[in-house]
Amino acid sequence: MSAPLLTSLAEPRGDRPDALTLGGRACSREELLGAAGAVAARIAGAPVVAVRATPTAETVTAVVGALLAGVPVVPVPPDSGPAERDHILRDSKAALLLTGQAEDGAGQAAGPAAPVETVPVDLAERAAWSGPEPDPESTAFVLYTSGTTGAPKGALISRRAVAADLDALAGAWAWTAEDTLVHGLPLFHVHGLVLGVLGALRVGGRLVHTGRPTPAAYAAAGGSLYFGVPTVWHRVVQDPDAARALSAARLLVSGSAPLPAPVFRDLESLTGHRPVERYGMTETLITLSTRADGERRPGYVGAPLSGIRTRVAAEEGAEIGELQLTGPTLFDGYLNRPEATADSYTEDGWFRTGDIAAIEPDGFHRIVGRASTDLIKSGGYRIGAGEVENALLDHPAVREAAVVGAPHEDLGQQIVAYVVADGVTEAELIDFVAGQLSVHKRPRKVRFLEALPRNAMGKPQKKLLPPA
Ligand code: MLC
Ligand code: AMP
Repeated sequence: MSAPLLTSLAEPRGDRPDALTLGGRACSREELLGAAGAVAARIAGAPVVAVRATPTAETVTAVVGALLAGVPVVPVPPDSGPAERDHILRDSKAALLLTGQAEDGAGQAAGPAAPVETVPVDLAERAAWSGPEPDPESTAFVLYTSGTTGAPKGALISRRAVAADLDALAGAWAWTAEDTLVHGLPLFHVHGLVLGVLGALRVGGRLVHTGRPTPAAYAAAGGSLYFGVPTVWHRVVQDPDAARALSAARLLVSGSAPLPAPVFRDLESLTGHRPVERYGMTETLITLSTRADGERRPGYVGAPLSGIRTRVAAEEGAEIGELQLTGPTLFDGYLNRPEATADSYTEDGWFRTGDIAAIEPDGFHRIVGRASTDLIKSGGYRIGAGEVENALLDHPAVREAAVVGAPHEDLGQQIVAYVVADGVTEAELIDFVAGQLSVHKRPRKVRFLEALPRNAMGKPQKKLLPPA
């Protein structure tokens, strides 16, 4: 059983003035906890709180404050447009939105905006927090994540799941208070927020968040442990000087999408490190990984972390099939969506990842692909084709829309939209989606067609679309 989450957050162990640095601003753990205590005092008793998740010390303070007070956190992507932001606020029923002081938390809603009170986070405030440890089974986060159709669903992540996952990862990666973690990932997903912030706080090590995950910023940060999505590592190996600067690190970790084997090999030749690959999902947190003291093989995401069990639901005689798993890091279902929650489990209670995998005799797992092509991974972001199609159909000039993820060297997949529309340009439609949803959900290309290919039943046939 892992130590409770609060205990690990509320101890200013191994403190130093630059224990945490975000976007160039440094603070000690004691300063963070003082400001977080003030947040906790202000929001204690709220059923849930939203946090505008900019890559800043204010965001970390808001999240830690809510975790101290036992109030579930709903991270809101800072660039989300009114459609996405309103959905998240209404669906989660968050009445409070924590933001940095200088930020405009209100956004510009097209229609009636979700009713929310903006609460500024002030890093200069101090208050000691002495509340009791919240129930480990209570919700730490409601993380909004895309399905193949419809609007994103809120995955309920318990404090127990977070603690169990971070401890399993610390074991696999020999992650200790001696480490300086460096990354520049967004603070509204598992990778950047749960692993990339709470992980460093829980092990008691330093954190340097670079604002954006650029090769130059990674090279300048001088860390021992680096996190990146494959797009970040692809950009690092394109910049050999920056890559060589990472030779002094202890461990380079890749996750959130498949790491191409050539990027693995280029990283090894430029940095001397074979990267650690790990696999996870919003709903399960990180469940598979290679280890600091073990073999790292291109194309493989290693073995189950402590407490996780996996199986592959393969057809008779086949070696690949859907990856299914159980363990203490799994979510507690989708908020307000009992049917979607039930559909994500097998009858005997295993979580259905929707990923197709193979397990080698030595226990190493290989992720082969996804069962549905309507769930796109672009730059490590998970994006539902249906969500982008609905946004496009909201544009008055668009009559039909079909969205796919096309293979892309840098992004893994890039979003391509096929539309039937009159009197609108590619750039206008890209900006329209970027403005309604989050910027990363925008199509990178738009193709105009006379009609979408359909079958006899009238259903669009994405396989028959012309090449991007
Ligand atoms: C471009 N921009 C626009 C725009 N076009 N803004 C408004 N409208 C438009 N039409 C701006 C953006 O705001 C941004 O500004 C800049 O252009 C670049 O944005 P981008 O093109 O989206 O960035 P890109 O270079 O493609 O990003 C690559 C990336 C990013 C790797 C940095 O994809 C990324 O951060 N990925 C991480 C995803 C992640 O963390 N996933 C984890 C999920 S959890 P500015 O000013 O900001 O530069 C998970 C579990 C697990 O999967 O296993 O980990
Ligand atoms: P998300 O919910 O954003 O965390 O996305 C989860 C999905 O990312 C998984 O279902 C996989 O498809 C994909 N994924 C995460 N890590 C890896 C990895 N190391 N290799 C391949 N796919 C991955």
